[in-house]
Amino acid sequence: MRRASLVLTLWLAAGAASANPPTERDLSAGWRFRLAQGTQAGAHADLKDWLPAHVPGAVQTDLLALKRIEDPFWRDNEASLQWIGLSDWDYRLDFDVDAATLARGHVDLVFEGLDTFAEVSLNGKKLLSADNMFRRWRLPVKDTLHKGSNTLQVHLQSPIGKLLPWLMKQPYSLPGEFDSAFGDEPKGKQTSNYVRKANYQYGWDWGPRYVTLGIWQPVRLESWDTMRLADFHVAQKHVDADTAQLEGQFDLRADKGGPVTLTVDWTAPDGTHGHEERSVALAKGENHLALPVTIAHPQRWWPLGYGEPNLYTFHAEVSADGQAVAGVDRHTGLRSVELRREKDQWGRSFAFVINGVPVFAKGADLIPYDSFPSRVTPERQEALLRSAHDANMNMLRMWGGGTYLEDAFYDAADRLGIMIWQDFMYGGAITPYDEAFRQSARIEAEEQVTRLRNHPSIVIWAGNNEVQTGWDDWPDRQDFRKFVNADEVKRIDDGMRELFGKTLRKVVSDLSPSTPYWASSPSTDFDGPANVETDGDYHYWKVWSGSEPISHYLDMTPRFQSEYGLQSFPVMATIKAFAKPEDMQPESKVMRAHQKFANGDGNQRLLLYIRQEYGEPKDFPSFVYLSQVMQAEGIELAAEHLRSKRPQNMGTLYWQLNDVWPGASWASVDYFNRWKALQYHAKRFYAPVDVVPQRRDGKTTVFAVSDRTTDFDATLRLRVYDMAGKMLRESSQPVRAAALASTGVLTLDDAALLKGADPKRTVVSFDLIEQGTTVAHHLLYFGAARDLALPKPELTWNVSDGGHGLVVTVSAKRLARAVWVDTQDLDVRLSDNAFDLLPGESRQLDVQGTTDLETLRRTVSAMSLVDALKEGKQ
Ligand code: BMA
Repeated sequence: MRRASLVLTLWLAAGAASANPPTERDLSAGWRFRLAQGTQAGAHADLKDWLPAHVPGAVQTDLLALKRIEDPFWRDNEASLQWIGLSDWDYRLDFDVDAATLARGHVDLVFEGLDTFAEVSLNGKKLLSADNMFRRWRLPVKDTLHKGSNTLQVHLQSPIGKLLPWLMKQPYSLPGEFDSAFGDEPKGKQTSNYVRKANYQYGWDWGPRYVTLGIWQPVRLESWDTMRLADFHVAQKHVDADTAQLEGQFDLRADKGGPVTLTVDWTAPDGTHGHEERSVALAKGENHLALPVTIAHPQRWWPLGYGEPNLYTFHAEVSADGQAVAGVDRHTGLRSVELRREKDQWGRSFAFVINGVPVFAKGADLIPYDSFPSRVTPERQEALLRSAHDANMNMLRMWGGGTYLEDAFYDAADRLGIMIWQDFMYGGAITPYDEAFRQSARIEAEEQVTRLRNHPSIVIWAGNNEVQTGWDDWPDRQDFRKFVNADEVKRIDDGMRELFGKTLRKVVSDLSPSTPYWASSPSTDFDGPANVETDGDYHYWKVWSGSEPISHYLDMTPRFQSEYGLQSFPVMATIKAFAKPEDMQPESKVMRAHQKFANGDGNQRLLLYIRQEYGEPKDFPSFVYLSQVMQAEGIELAAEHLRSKRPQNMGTLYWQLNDVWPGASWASVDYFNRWKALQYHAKRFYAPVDVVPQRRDGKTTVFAVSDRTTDFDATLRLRVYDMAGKMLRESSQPVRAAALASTGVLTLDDAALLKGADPKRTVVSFDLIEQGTTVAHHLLYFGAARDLALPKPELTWNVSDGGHGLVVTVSAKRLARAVWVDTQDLDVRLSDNAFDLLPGESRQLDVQGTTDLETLRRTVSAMSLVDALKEGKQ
């Protein structure tokens, strides 16, 4: 949440004799911390003395840096580190202030973020009781500071320690998400509902329980004299191909009135520029001033696959008496966003229309990058977004149980053309209805929307994740409704309707009116029940959570599927980062500790799905590999089905892109940004053009799916192979692939495809060929992998210098299913992986990253499905 702070310069009010430029002094260095008196001090007496602290940071990461605790992610260390979040902590900074600072008109102490219950005092005077992790705090401190040494103290109270005694006395506890696995909160007594703090830190079904405390965002002193430019925003009133009608909106705080000139200078990506200015009379107090800007034929911002993610630079300035007194730069993209909801034969549409083009959303859900937010660097944020971009994802949904990310994340999304579906940070817990909670939520939303509204990547704000559907449908909430009296249930219900239906909606419509608001994911925006196939967005969990077979994905065609997922383990190199050799089995204590679904039972769910489709894993590494193959092929089936159903369906976001720690989860990219098989599949199944052979009940329909904005002509080539080597047949037919559409090309039954060949030994290859180039390729099998007679493929591989970099070439003599090229823990990525090879086929894989030919040659290996299964089981 580190914000790009405004570059403040001075304003010399007419009549004022002199003024100095505003200054910002970073107060992040020099902090110390200690265990607060009275909490756990007996067991941790060594932490009673002051120790060096990182700001921004958290107590847990500081204790790790000081080697006072073991790595929180190693083995099952999580259980023994819960005491940290149950303790209170003190932070202290001694800093000098000079006379010049004290002579300023204003000196503000700014905390960008405090985690979470924080008592702030300066020189012994209490200034603030903070209670919301997502808010920014600005405190006027001129009168509290003195010349020379000053002492700033922050006392952080354990959020559980503070709230639990209170909660235990209440007549009921609001239903939350995951109960503590460590007994620090009794079952059904979750305090996280009652505090604005990242929900996932209390433990989730993909991550550990680490309730952090700390000064998790930067701290600074801002000194200024008579005027402060609090914000500048480029509002997009209307944008189309011909014109962009914009408004530069200045938010100024002034001590006294007087004339000023506002200017906006803009530069387009091609270097074109323009200038607007306006003279205004400032009033004392708050000033919201607008300067209209019109740009002809704007170079618009486009999501990935539709054009360039063009960004303009806007320089805003305030001047008085011809002298610049405040200025700021903003980079933003010009685009229109419409959430199109029109009645049609399937119900009501749910489609993002960007610059007038209906865009099929392809992507995944994003969870926090780390259990400890302050150790996420801008580089890590960008690297993960690049992984999404390289897999042809044009949208990520930032799920509501985490934190709002810092500007660097959204800057990178802007540059890469990745649309962000932005949830407000509510992860599924039922919210309290009291006015104080709602006011805190409103201010938080105003601050976050103001901070983020210049990012063209944000195309929707959504009130929460699964709060409405949970309240309506989940069994624990049903029980709760019976237990609590009807009036109270109504008050809770009204409170949520007020918060998500009105309060947050109003914040978005007031501060970012060109961005759509959506009450909850999934929902129909309070227009009837949530999570229905005919209207709104949809979360589908009968596969995985409900243990239904993967093929049931084909039964569902909602309007926009914003969640569905299958788990897997990360690659062995990542598992080795948290486990010892003796932990390497699905039911070991450590492997269960890193499997959060159903408190470790998720490993049996993985085995269920692996066995259904493939058979019995030979050993632990095979189990890991098979979990990834199962996940990749399962999600591919669903994603391609949804793409083939365009325009009835207009989006697939699978759960989930990334991980907070190394462990089993629904992620396609692991904690170390290593790609699982699914991410490689996504790169293919989210490609702009796809060929989708869909086999149901012995009949196969082939679709040509195209996100291109113009039609194109191609040839659909069909080749039938005996898995052991021979091509049995080939035929071709012309195809016109319609723009922004899924075109059904042909339907054939098994008999017509096989023409007597053995379905267990036959595979069909479909290729979409445009002017001699294959633009899409897909294989089709006649049954589950475990029922096929897969041959031993005799895989070979070698490493060579391809001139442009290293190349791994893999070849198969006979059909090879789910080839995985493993590079262990080398810091490299392959251009492709997790693919099938036809008999006699070779594939060349470019190697990105740092290694050398010899090292790679020694390290690389390849395997396929038959290598992972127990003999006689396939
Ligand atoms: C979803 C999410 C998450 C959860 C995931 C996997 O519905 O919204 O809360 O982690 O399912 O169970």
